[in-house]
Amino acid sequence: MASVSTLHGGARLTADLQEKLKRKAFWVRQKVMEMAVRAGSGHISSAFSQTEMLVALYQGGILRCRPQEPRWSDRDRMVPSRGQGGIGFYPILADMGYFPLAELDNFCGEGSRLGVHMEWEVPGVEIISGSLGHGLPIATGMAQVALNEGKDYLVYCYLGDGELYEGSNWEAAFFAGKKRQHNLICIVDRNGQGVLGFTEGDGTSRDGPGIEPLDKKFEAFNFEVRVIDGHDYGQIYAALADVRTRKSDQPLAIIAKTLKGKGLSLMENQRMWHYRVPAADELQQALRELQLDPAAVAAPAGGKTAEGEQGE
Ligand SMILES: Cc1ncc(C[n+]2csc(CCOP(=O)(O)OP(=O)(O)O)c2C)c(N)n1
Ligand SMILES: [Mg+2]
Repeated sequence: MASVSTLHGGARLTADLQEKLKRKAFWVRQKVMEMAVRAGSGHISSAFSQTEMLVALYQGGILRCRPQEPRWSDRDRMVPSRGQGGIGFYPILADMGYFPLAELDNFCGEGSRLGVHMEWEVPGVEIISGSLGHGLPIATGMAQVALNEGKDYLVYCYLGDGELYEGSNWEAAFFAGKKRQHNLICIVDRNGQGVLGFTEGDGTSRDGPGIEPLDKKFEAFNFEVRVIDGHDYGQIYAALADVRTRKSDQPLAIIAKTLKGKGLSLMENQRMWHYRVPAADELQQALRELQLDPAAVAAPAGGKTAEGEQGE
């Protein structure tokens, strides 16, 4: 179990901490692969995209939280809007002590509370997600409650970039900017992809309309914007170090540029990995790169794809 850090913003990245976080991230990716292969399910590529950001927030002592007391009233709220990232949240939450590590082995299994999309019965999870575009409206409500009641907890909202096609995000951004919610931090996983296509792609029918200039869009809603490499701990800490002390009347948007599938060469920034577990030959490579014992994974589902089913 990770020791619960007390840095809580103002966090300093030492060489030792950076090494520890790199090991944690590698372990998270190992766990995600194990869980997905065993279950024949799960959004590996989304989880790999978000790993460093979440490892820094939770295991790097940025979020103020008490895993033994998940509903502690002064906790920072982490609103995971892109619900399919659940498979990547669960190992981190378990490592922090929110629930037993053994539950990871039953991801998507009978009686498991760990499903493809997150539900708030899971300790440490604030909202039910899966239907995109709901997290930010909820987060702005939470941020407003904190302001109204004079509370100092921060509200983080973790969003996908493809998710930003949902208009509800921009209604919420309008509200947050208008209400000067300086306690709200949106983190956008800017991996440049949605389900099948790229956001700034070649214009084929699989690609969505471009969403750039994204920084200017948030600025237009009165957000302060910081654009970083979402896999670089130095940049992550630089962007988050002053979240608790910054003097501002603006909500903060962190646009974290990432690679969907980061950490596994056959998956990085490739189409068709949105919801798919590696088929037999791919699995061999995945096990090698992630240094996993083949015995750690049960028989794979054989490269199952499930677009249009629960995998959406
Ligand atoms: C309201 C709603 N519309 C459509 C979907 C189907 N869907 C699931 S994931 C996804 C793409 C999300 O892209 P992004 O937020 O960038 O996440 P990433 O694929 O990069 O993990 C879509 C359209 C959904 N879950 N909810
Ligand atoms: Mg995306």
